[in-house]
Amino acid sequence: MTIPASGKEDELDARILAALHYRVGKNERAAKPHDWYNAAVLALRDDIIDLWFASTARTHEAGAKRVYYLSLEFLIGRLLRDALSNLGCTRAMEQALGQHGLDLARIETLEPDAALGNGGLGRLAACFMESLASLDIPAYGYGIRYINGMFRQRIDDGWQVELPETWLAHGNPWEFERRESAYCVGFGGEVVSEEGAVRWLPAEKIEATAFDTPVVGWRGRRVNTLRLWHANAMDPIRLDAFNAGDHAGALAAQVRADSLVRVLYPADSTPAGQELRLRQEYFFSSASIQDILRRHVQYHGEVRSLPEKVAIQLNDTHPSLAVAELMRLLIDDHRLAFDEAWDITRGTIAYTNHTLLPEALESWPLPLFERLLPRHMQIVYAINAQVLREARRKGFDDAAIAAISLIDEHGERRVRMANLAFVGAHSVNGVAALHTQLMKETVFADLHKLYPTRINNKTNGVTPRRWLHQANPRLTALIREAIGSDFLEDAEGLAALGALAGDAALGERVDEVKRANKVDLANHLRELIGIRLDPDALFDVQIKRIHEYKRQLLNLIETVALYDQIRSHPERDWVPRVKIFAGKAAPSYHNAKLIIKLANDIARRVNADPIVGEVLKVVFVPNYNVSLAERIIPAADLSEQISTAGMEASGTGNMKFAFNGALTIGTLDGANIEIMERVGRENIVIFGLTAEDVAAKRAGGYDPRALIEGNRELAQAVHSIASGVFSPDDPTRYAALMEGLMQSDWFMVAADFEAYAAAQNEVKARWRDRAAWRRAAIHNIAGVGWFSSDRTIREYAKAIWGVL
Ligand code: 26W
Repeated sequence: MTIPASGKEDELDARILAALHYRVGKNERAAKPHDWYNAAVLALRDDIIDLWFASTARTHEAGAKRVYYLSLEFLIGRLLRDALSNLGCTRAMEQALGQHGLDLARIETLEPDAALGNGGLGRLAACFMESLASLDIPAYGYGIRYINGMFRQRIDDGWQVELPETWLAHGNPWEFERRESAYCVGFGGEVVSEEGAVRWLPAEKIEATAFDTPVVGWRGRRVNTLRLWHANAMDPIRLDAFNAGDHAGALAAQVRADSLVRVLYPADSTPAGQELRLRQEYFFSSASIQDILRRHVQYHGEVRSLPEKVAIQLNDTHPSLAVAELMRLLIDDHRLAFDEAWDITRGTIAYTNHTLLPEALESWPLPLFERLLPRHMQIVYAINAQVLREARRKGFDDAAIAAISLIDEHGERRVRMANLAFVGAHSVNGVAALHTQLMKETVFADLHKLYPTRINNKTNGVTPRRWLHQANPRLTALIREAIGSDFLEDAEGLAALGALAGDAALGERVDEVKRANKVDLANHLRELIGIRLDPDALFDVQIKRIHEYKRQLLNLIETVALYDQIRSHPERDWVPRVKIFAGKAAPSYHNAKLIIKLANDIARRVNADPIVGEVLKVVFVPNYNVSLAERIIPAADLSEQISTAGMEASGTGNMKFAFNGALTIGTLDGANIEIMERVGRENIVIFGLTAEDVAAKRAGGYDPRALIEGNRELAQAVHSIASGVFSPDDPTRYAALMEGLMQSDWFMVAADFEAYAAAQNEVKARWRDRAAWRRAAIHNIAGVGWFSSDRTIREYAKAIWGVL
């Protein structure tokens, strides 16, 4: 049956056909699905462009303050569904494409995932961009247009293999090149003194050009700009060299420029430690600050009003050089005195910290910094002198001064990017309450004493448009039926569901939605990896970057213990479970890659064991990315958030799962604590050591070997993994990994095992009481509305940026 077209979709259809003909260059007969995808985007884009112009004009007329979010990562994923949904055009597009026998859900999958980020920090930036537009706040995101974003993960015989992701291979209909917004970014060279002023004469110059992507807010309220920088050589080809036969040499400058925007560093939480990374950081910070200053001067005619009209947020320390760059431009180009430039800089810049892991705190060898950025080195010294004098005046001792200094003097001297960001910002925020508290007590303890009002908390959030409305249309429709549509405007409206948690009929329908989503996921995974999953089993999910502190290993060891129990007592009434894992490991992170192999080795063994049958399945889904998360999360029953307490700054996956009615099994870490407070202690399964316990244990004699040997189940699981039960082809594969647990166990896997196993038993018992489980699921959805990134952005807007 064809649905009669009615107005909106007819008009859209006409525009799609026009785009197909005149912009894609195909007629209906010849068009392939990717041609239709391009035509659909181009047709929709026209609406977006109108709203974009209108948004910019409004900001200009109002003389409004603008927010600039500087981030080396934007993990935005696909844009078509997001744009359609926020513009209220999804139905019209479905029908328009349907008239040509096309399925929107399939066409959408032709869009490559824009994976310009590693994980949490990059995805947060993408949620923030969407919320900024939805809250009608004039904002720009600034980053790098990586030609190859996050690597594609293939699993070969259980091992991770990294392949380049070529997301731009077939063009990108969402972006616009802005050749007029081009800036020169210098490197190296020397600093000279000229007529009393300082001049930096860089040895090398690279041109940054802007590519803009529109970011559509909810109901098209505003369209903001994500501006990503591309690099070009000032002189892309040296014709004299080329004509003389030196073809490679003639192109060398372009190759050097290209390398700046070629790849996203795939390491999260371990500094890349390479010159190229520092060059990337400066390249994008400099281009962004130049662009911000140019716009400000164009509108306001001078730079002194910068703090009133501009708010710059640094997403972690990766853009810290913005502090020194802004100082340089104010002093050297705009001829301000140091003190005035310093006041303007601190009035404008704010910094967000996303991790306390010591190995993730960026610092650069001083000689490298000085060679690449000689003028910035002088400015860093000048800032440092000012700050240290102030500390001295206030009576700080040598140890405190050493901790506050922008220069790390232990061993090889290094420039500390977190200290630079901290002193150059008027606000320094953590991303969850516990994390912010630990910032004050640990890494920034002395800086916090010097500037006691600077650190503040802004608990993370996620956009409910992408992570509830779009990812889970079934649940969204059901919630609308139950409580009306207010929650679409403000996710805290979900609280109204709380009163209905005991409604058995609603509980059953929530369950039906969950089951339908699980069937969809099972179908997808059958196609993808050929595994059959029982949609009535408990879907127990841990999807995130692979990192020892996130403790995929704890989950895997418990899985092995469960496997042992099932084999010993197959006659027992087991709750069928599907253990789903997905995530990428940094290419250089040996143990993380080994953990992926272990998950795959366990999966192969368990899934082939006839005694276990349908009672336990283990799946490692390759190539975790935003689109895969959008499929998996709505189908999850149980959300694994089991990091070593004190180590996960916030987590944002935890929030996405709760929005979709999964129960959390988790430690008292990051935002789990605040989720517990909001969904209710009885609707979440909390276990294990607290951050304080962990610190105490690390301080005084923790003996993991004794603990392991003292727990029969744990010992059996660890020994079986260590002795090659899951790796008969290479029996010693996991010997060192398990020995690491026995000897030091920094991440407290053994210490938390018993509590975790008990918590998993509690999950099992709760699952059996279907009505109680459904009630808890509804309480999770009802309680989690506060974790909308709209709430987070409102807090930044009011307390840090002074907009709203
Ligand atoms: C220097 C290399 C490097 C690269 C990235 C170090 C550190 C990072 C990030 C800070 C890692 C990251 O993504 N952190 C995550 O940020 C999320 C958003 O705030 C939090 O929810 C996660 O808990 C935190 O791990």
